[in-house]
Amino acid sequence: MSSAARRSGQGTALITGASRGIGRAIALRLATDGYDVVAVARSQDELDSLCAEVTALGGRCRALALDITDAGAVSTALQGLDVEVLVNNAGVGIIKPFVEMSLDEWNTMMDVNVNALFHVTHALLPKMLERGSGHVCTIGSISGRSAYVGGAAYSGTKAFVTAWAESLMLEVRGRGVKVSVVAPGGVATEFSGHTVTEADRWKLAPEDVANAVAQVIATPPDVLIHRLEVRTLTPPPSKPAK
Ligand code: NJP
Repeated sequence: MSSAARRSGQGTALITGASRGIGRAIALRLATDGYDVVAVARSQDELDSLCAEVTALGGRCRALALDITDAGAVSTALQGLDVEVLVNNAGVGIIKPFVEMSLDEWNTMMDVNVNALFHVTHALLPKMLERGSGHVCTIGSISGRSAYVGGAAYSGTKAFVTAWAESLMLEVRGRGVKVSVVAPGGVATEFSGHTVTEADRWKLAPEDVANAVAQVIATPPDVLIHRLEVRTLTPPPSKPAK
């Protein structure tokens, strides 16, 4: 992003999971588009580095180190915050057969991918409704409607995102607030403990998802893109038969 290209005056955008991967790319992209960024994740150093990058480019960024599964901490940290855009991006994926999954692993996915949607959205939505404008954009996944072995819990959480967001959209659209889901295919990030290598060339870049979010957010006031899938044209390599 060049500082010359940066717009301003769009209000504040809060992005969860902004310390790396897709969330970091969304934060940089929305800063370019003129939003003041509130960057949320647990990793203070990574958030500080993101905010330094945004600031160097002429934008504004506040790092908010926060575990979004901690209902009390979220409520305290977000109290009084008035944001135009909320991007629920933070997510974890523990991909393994259901029978091998521990209760801790199950609960971690439910807490971050599902329950934190309640904590964060509940804290920020009332001000949007009061104002009569705002956008809640949540990062879902194609795996929310496309099952695969090892995805029983993760896919389940992303199917929840789709159903939750559609119901919420119907609940609030008459009050000027938009609700969207951006559902990518594979993205080259460290998601699920992955190390990005050349073999990930078929995947989306985090910036591709950030561009999709920016487009979903930039629609005219009376137009809503509620659900968007993002893919590459390259099919994933087929797995060797077992
Ligand atoms: O993942 P990753 P992505 N409290 O692991 C944060 C979906 N998706 O960017 O707390 C607060 O690089 C964590 O920060 P930290 C996926 O389901 C992905 O790929 O500092 N924050 C980090 O910033 C997810 O919803 C793919 O560790 C917490 C971020 O979450 C979204 O895209 C495909 C937290 C995770 O960054 C971003 O994933 C797809 C907590 N308790 C959907 N726990 C894909 N990559 O292929 C985690 O379809 N975070």
